[in-house]
Formats: sequence, C-alpha cells, structure tokens
Amino acid sequence: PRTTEWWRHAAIYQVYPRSFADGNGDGTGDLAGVRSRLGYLQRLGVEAIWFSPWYLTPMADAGYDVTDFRRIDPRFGTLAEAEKLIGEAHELGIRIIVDIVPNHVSNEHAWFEAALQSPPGSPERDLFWFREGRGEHGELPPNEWQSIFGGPAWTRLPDGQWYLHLFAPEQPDLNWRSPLVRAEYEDVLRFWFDRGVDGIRVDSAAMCSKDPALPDYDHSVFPHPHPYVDLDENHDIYRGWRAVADSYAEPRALIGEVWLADPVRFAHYLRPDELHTAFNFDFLGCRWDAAALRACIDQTLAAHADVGAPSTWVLSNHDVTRHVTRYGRPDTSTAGGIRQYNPVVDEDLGRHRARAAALLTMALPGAVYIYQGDELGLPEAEGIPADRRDDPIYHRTNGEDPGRDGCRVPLPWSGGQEPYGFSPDTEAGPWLPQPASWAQLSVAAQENDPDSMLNLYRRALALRAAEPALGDGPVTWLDFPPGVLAFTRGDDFACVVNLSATPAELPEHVRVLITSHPLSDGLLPPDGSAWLRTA
Ligand code: ISL
Repeated sequence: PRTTEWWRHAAIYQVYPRSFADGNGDGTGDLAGVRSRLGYLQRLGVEAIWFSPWYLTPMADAGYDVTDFRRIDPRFGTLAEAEKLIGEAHELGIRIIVDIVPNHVSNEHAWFEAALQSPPGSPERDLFWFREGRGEHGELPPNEWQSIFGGPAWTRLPDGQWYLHLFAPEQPDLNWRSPLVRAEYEDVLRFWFDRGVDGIRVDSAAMCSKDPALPDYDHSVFPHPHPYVDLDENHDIYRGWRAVADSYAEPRALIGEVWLADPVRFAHYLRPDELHTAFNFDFLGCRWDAAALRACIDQTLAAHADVGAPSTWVLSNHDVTRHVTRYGRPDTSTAGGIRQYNPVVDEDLGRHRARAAALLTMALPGAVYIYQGDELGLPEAEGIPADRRDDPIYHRTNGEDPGRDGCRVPLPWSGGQEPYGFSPDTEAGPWLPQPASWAQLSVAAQENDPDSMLNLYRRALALRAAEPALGDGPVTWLDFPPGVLAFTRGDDFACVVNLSATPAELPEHVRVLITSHPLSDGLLPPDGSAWLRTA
C-alpha cells in the first residue's frame, strides 16, 4: 500500500547532472538539459529525481568537492534555473532530492581558505582536522590512515601542519565537533527545503565523526569501534537534521549513503528520529544467484523491520560498475565486484539479467533507485583512454582501480554517432567519450521498440505505481524449485524470477501482468522474471 510518506515506496531516478543532457552545447550536462528532458522522466514514470551535486565546485571529485552549497556551478546553470526546475518538476508530480556532502568541502571553500591563512591552533583551523606531524621534524603524517581514493589521508602545508582528507586532498574533512559546522549545515538544509526541495541525499553519512585522538588502526582488519566509520556521534548530527526536516509541513526526507557491513548498525541510522531511509547496497555486491539474492533480500527486510524503516533497492549508481556489465561477467561468482576491469563480458547476457533484476527490485517493498541509463540498459564504458579519464580514484591508484568514469559517460539520446544527441551540436564533444556501439542503445532507438529496455521500464513503473499490492508491506516466499525465486505481495500479486539454467513453470491459474522476456510454451526462460495476478 502507498502512503503520503512518498520515500517509503517511490521510484527515484538519479540524475548525474554532468552526463544527463547538455543544453548549451559545451559538452557537459546542465540544468537546461535536464529541464528539456523532464517530460522524458515523467513519461518514464519516475516519482522523484535525486541530483548528484550541482553546486559551485572545482570538480576535483566531480562536484563532491563543494565550494558553496548555496550556489549552482556555472557549468550547470544558475540558482534561478534550479528554482525553475524544482517548480517544473513539481508541476509534473516529480519530487526533487539534492545531494549534501557533510564529510568534507572543497579546498576552495571559504572556510578552508580562511583556515590556510590562519595560524595553527586558530578557530579557523578548528573547523577541519589540522595536526602536527610525527617524526623528528613532523615530516611524517599524524597517523597512518589511508585515503579512500588511494595514498595517505593527510597532506602537509608549507607551515608544517597536516590536514586530514579521507578522500582527495582537495576534499578536507570537516570537524563535526564544531558547533559552527553543525549550524551551517542545518542552515544549508533549510536553504534548499525553503526552495521546495523534498529530500536530501546525505553523502558518506557514516564517516562524519572522528575519534579526536585520531588513533592508528590495522588497515587489514575492520575494527569496531573504528576511528572514523560509524561513530556514535553521527547519530546526534542526524537527529538535528531530522528536526529541521520535520519542521516543514510537507514531508521532507533524509536519505543516507551509509556503507556499513553490519545490518544492525546500518539500521541504527534509520531510527524514527534520524534518517528516513538509506541506500541498501547489498545488491551491488550480490551474485546473480537465487540463494544469494534471497539471503540478501531477507537480511535487508529483517534489518529494516526492526526499526520500522522502509527498505530501498539499488542496482547501480555513479560509483560502481554498471550492472549490465557486472551481470554479464562469465563467472557469476565475480558478479559482485563493485569495480573491476572486465576483460570478457557478455553484454547480452548482462542485459537479460538486468531486465529480470529490474522487475525483481520493483516488486520488492520499499523505494527503488534507477541510475540514469539503467532504463536504456547501458553497460559500463570500458575503453576510455587514460588521458580522457577524469576520476581521481583512477589517477590516485595509477589505474589499478578502473575508477568510476565508465559508469558516468554522457547518455545517448539519438543519432548514430557521438554525441548521440547529448549536446545540441557536436562542436565541443562530450566530456567523456561515448562508445561507438551506443547508437542502438539511444532513447530514440528504443522509443518505438516494444521490447526495448526503455519500454520495459516504462511499463513496469506504470504497473508498479498502480498496483495496490506493491509499496509497503511484507514479502511471502513461495516454495519453488532451487534456482527460482518466487514471492507474493498482498493477496493477489506474485513475482517469479528464474535464475536457473532451465525454463521454469509458473503457478497455475494466474494472469501474467508483465514479463522481462516472452514466455515459451508458458514457461519462464532462464534469467527471466514475471509479475502475476494470482487470484
Ligand atoms: O565507491 C565506494 C566504494 O567503492 C565508496 O567508498 C564511496 O567512495 C563512498 O561510498 C563515498 O561515496 C560518496 O562520496 C564520495 C564521492 O566521491 C562519491 O561519488 C560519493 O557517492 C566523496 O564525496
């Protein structure tokens, strides 16, 4: 059943603004591009759009390095345009979620610039983590923490002090023990809620608080308590944010990016006075295997039920290898690799499975996230030359980690060659190269093909929105042969996914609502899924 608490069951589409649509022809996506495609998103059937950061940024980490949360980056447009976009989306019944990054700001943020110009021990430096180094002359970093993007998590300044950055050096970590930091972020939330924004995606939500002793730890084990992952102080931050969200008459939602292995610790962030939901990343690391998927679904549902929070389902996002490619790897035991080079990939197989996975996630209780291009069946773009790669993960690991450019390539809208309708003219060229094979994956190429991925998504999202059995509520597993997942929702709805190598029988006396692949002789083919009316 559906409620006014839209975040409990919405289909939420992630726009990566740099790569969605380019309105002004400079090769980078922008708000004009998004505004011109709102009709596309409405027709697709999404109920909310989450925008990856669109704020002023030097783009050291693709906009997750924010200079000013109250300004739109000129590459993307202006604040006035963002306000128009919010209004236009609302008129189409689409809610807007913006991305807030609390762990760090850009090194060009006014706070960090002031800190650099102030002496050690100054209040300006207290907004970040400045420390003396170790060693006779302070020439060693204050501890051995490593950056998530590779290399040490500390950078030294000419005056001898070091500052902490868990990500790139251009992303200094904020000190959340400072009341100024807390007040500023609550104000930023109000800034966007006052402009009609319906929800906030909280970046790296479990990392904000640090043990002020900054102790070393053994990187080969994951200690608990950890010096910067999942400290109890984080919960105070989000209780403050929840109070801000709840001060609005229309419901505003907080959605956390909480990467934690322990489902119980994860669920703590979803207590009734904290975040409304958090991304469930379990499918990103899950093999295409019936038992693995079922275990993952059961674990997710149990953890959320404990705190009464709705679950979410994520197949891809801007940080991981696209799932068409993950599912197309020959050895399914590696299908869970979040990012890896993929020498041999069967894209057709990956796309088959992606069709089935779409119907599976859309039939489960909770919100479902669609990363731009999922609805086109885009694969990871693997052949990006080194000199065109942008992601700091690729560069800081010397290419050992392929990084995230391959899932961030500009969308193909139409036409037979680059930029595939992404930009109005070809002069500038897209900021990342698009594969030559993408002509057949473009929106225009799929538009009139009833069997395309795009039309599967459209049909499924329309059915999902109209289906009273979906939305909140339990899953009841049906007894099916090994390799086949089947469950019911409500009194008369069932979903069947065939992960076995042979065609599967459907229950008797059912009406088929939608299938990922045509049935043959009434049987569901391998890697196929179906939604059924059972009564
Ligand atoms: O990508 C990851 C796992 O492979 C994560 O460690 C990821 O870096 C982490 O979840 C944080 O991601 C978020 O914050 C980063 C930004 O680069 C990512 O794009 C964002 O989703 C720093 O702001």
